Amino acid sequence: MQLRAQFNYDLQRSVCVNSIVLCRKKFRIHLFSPGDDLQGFFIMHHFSQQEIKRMRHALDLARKGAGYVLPNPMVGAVIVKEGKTIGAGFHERFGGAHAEVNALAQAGNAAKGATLYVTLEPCSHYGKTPPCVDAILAARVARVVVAMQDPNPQVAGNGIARLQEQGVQVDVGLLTAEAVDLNKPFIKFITKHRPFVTLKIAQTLDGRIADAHGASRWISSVEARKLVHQWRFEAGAVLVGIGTVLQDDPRLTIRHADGPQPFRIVLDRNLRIPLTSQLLTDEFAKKTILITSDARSDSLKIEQIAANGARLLQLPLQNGRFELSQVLAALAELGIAHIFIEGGADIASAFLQANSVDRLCVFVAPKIFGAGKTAFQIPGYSAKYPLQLRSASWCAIGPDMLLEADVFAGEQEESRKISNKD
Ligand code: AOF
Ligand code: ZN
Repeated sequence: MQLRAQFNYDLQRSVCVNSIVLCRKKFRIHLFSPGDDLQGFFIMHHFSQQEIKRMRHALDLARKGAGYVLPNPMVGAVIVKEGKTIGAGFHERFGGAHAEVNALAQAGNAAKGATLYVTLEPCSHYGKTPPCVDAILAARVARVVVAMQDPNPQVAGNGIARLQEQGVQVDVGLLTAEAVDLNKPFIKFITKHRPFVTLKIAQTLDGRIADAHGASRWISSVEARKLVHQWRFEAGAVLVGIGTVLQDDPRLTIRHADGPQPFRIVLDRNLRIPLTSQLLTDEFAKKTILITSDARSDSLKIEQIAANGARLLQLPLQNGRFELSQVLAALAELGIAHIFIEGGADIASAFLQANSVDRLCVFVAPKIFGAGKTAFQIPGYSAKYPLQLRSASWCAIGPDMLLEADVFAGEQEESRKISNKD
């Protein structure tokens, strides 16, 4: 059976729709022969339950790299021969060995004639490490099963083509949807040169993120806060507005999870941050990035901030506000691939208003404040044309409810335009 399917990494739309649907029906996707158009057309075949199990193992391994590898992807690899796993590995940290190399090292000479399951197309370029394709060819692996093509333009199908040219059987498209889901921040960063943006809100049942006196601490449960620490760690960068710093003097560090501390980014156009704030004085001050207006010339304060080790980015204001696309571009320049936004209402609304949120995570605590600030104040939407979220799922985290959903910038823009016309 030969079917053609368009393969694309557009995060805004239904990613790899054909492969998701067809994988569920247990088809597998083959690249056409190398002479054919490699622009993402595949022939589909059947994948067995055993093969699905192997790739799932590789995906589980890949996840172990969470928090350590960005802006690189999480990648896992499993090598199987005669039904036995003879090698398994993952990309453990940014700049370190790639997944395939770690798995091959474990398999040793036994890799000859084996099948390699890998969650991302093996790389074909010299980056911080030599091409994985060379290592696979040197080990004489017979077959490579790939979950998804590498969206990195330096690879983008070349790894698959090179393996095929050398007579390796390559099967692409097993558990593609899971692989894409795993690496959404990497995909956005490498294709759009922008960080992936997750917006987190903790609110009461009546939608308040603070009470009438502005108090906003401890809305969500201990369980929810633990999860937030894990997310901070996985994203590697947390962003808040200066209002949150003035109100709470937060540390924005990881205390319930092990691993490197995240960047702590503050939008502070008037450089109001107190020099005594924890973000400037604790042992992770080097991880603090202040974004302020390029019109600020408080040279003494700027010097004092720098002396503490914090970084200062100065950007222009437009109508008194930052252009958020410029903020995101500047952070991408620093290699930041995922930003976890934690507050407050003005920041949340501004990012949504600017179509700059990819994913929304809302904790709803079983409490009612009856008065106070709500998170979302965004003009231009209505009951008829709401800001519509996609792929929403709910689960319980301790006593709280957690909603996770995708936000599609393009769609929101359309909705608002139509709504404004009505
Ligand atoms: C793989 N296996 O485990 C990873 C891959 O700077 P480098 O050398 O680490 O290369 C980073 C790029 O290599 C990254 O952008 C992505 O295209 C690919 N990552 N590839 O075959 C891996 N981490
Ligand atoms: Zn590689």
